[in-house]
Amino acid sequence: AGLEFGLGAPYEIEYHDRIASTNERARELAAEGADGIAVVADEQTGGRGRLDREWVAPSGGVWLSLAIRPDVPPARAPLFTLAAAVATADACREAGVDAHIKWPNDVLVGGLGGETDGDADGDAPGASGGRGGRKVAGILTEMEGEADRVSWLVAGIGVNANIDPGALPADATSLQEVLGEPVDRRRFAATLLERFAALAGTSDRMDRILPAWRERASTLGRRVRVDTPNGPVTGTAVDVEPPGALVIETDDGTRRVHAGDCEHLRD
Ligand code: BTX
Repeated sequence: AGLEFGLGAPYEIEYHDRIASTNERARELAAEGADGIAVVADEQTGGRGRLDREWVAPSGGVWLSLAIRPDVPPARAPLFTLAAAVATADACREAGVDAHIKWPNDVLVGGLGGETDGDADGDAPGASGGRGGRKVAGILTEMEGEADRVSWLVAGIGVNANIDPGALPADATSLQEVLGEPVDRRRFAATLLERFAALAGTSDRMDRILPAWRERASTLGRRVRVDTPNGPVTGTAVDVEPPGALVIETDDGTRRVHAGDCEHLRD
């Protein structure tokens, strides 16, 4: 399928034409002690999103799960999810697609570029309710931790690379659809892994990930509604704080949310 690569990439690669879920495989490898291996597949038959949701993953995608054993406390793990989103957005941009990040980890195309804020004109056809941006990639991080340090962490990244939009959910798009031609997936994956390594593999990573994330995010400064496990929080997203909490100014004061589904509202 032409996805095999390895040369020049900072991580070892295990490639599959077809697999149930690269995250499952990477978890196995991580539990066995692997540190710095990326499981990559052309097609997944049982791809997973967050909260046990299904991730549609036909042939033509970049379905990639990176197993690492970073020496950090479990509370810092969300930073690696943000780093994966930054690396994914950068790889999209390098491929010529103007991607941005919606908190915490969706990579979207179109709709919410700075100038079109609050304006439905920038929305791609099919964008839900004019709220802008269609999902081109998603990230699912899983980890196992001891009290004071992460034992292993798997960053699962799903990118709709060369996929017919008809095979995707209505609010999704693919790089191929946006560009009008297929992307070089091998190069895309290599760029993504290089960017992730440059950001998350260094000793000063904790200081670098959040600023990089802020630069690429379209959520900050916008009105949002986040459905958290404790109910919805609506207001203006003003910042992201370590290790990845969204700070929201609501009518009742400042709230910090750590997990949930975020919707960008019209201003
Ligand atoms: P999420 O829970 O944020 O998003 C899942 C939701 O996104 C689904 O409920 C559906 O509405 C929508 N969706 C499903 N498939 C797609 C798609 N291909 N493109 C856009 N939207 C979609 C996001 O979860 C985390 C996804 C991680 C996927 C990677 S692929 C490599 C690795 N292996 C694996 O099984 N999962 C990860």
